[in-house]
Amino acid sequence: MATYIVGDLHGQIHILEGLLSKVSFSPGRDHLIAVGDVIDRGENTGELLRFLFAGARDGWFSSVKGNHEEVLLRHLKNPKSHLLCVDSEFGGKKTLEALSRTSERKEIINWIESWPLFLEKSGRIIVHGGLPSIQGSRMGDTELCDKRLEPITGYHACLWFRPPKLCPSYDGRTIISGHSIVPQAGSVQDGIILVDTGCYRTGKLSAIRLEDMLIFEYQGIPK
Ligand SMILES: [Mn+2]
Repeated sequence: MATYIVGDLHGQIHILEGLLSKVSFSPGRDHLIAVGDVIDRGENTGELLRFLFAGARDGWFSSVKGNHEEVLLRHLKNPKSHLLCVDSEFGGKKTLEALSRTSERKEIINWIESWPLFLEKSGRIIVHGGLPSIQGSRMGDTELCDKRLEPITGYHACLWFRPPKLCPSYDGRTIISGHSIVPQAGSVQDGIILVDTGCYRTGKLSAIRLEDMLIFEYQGIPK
């Protein structure tokens, strides 16, 4: 049994399939965890969501929320607000269109809503952006994820943090995050590993295997 933590997917189902095939991923044996930002930007978000929704039902897939999922959910609740969702660079229009075409629209939206802000797995913490901290006292703390909101947008800060705001967990556990594109997945500072190699524009998707912390890469062509 192996657990793979995969970087931001942004609709790139064919690149994910390439990676899963490369690591001989077995749905009956292995588990896949996404660091969020599964949706938007790519051409195949709908197909990817249906594939992963089936994977969640079959027990081999889970994900934490990314900032793109948060914006989508807020926009769906109030389509006149959170217009960042339909911004051309943010890329949410494709997700909205894909959702409108799928018969499982409601089930998939409810499922995305259920994704947690962070996951704790094998002594590591998986969060899309980074763990919040209290200035001058407590460093990164999962308990603050739900409480720390961006002052203007009201979005969860832990889904938007980027370096240099990233800090290690106060309890010494390693954090695995996406959101900030790095040329090579791996440790950026003590206790922080970044896995997003920007596959929606670079074609390179990376994953880390929790059991031995080995990094795997697959190079595809983004669509
Ligand atoms: Mn992101």
